[in-house]
Amino acid sequence: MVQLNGSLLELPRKGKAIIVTDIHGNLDDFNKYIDIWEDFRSKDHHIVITGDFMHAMGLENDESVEIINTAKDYLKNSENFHLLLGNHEWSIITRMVLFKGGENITLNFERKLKDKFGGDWRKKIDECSIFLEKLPIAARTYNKVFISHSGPLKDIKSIDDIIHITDAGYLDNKPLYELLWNRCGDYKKKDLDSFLKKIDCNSMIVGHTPVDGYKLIEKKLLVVSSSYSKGKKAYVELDLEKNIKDGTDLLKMIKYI
Ligand SMILES: [Mn+2]
Repeated sequence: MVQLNGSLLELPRKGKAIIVTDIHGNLDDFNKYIDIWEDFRSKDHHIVITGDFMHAMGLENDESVEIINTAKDYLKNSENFHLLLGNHEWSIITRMVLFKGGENITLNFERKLKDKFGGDWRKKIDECSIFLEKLPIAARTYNKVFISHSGPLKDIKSIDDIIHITDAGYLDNKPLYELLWNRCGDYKKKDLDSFLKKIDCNSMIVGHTPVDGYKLIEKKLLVVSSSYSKGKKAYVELDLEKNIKDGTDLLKMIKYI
């Protein structure tokens, strides 16, 4: 059975999970992944969206509001639909301003809300923030795959640190910041090895850094770009019943849209 343990979602050894990253307000791609998940038509098949489902990253059409509304419905009506927090959702909760390539992403999003809701736009941000604060930060599968927006964390004692990661709040929280913002170069191989050992996992899947479909780091950390990418758009059809000894076993489960 699926269990929510503090900020950690635990997936059972049954069925499959579609792992999707970095939608960034692209409703067409979001709908494609929903269709893939719904085509399975099984109560044992999950979809895990690993954060940054909101905020378009350029001047393209931002359909974050539609995505959030649809996601809210799925969360209400299905036990197999899972959303994790990314750094862009984190910025809504913490009211931090985000820039990308000199563009103010936060302001762009607020403009969108003003167009859509007029004087009610601040209320919509508050509602959005309350919703986002309920989301888990990471997922762990029974076959030892850790799924988060980014990572790994440098100092961790055990999985309990993930379960309680938001107990200290969202702002000025270094472990949470690392789990949502870390990129290649922010950690060393020994940090990755030690992190996975402490949380009893053999590999991890993240988004956050745009790659051409996927990139496997140190045979253990799989970076996936499902929509906002440097080329191909990939996702993982994770078999929850197979033994996964390291990231190379995940490569066979990568698919493209
Ligand atoms: Mn990100």
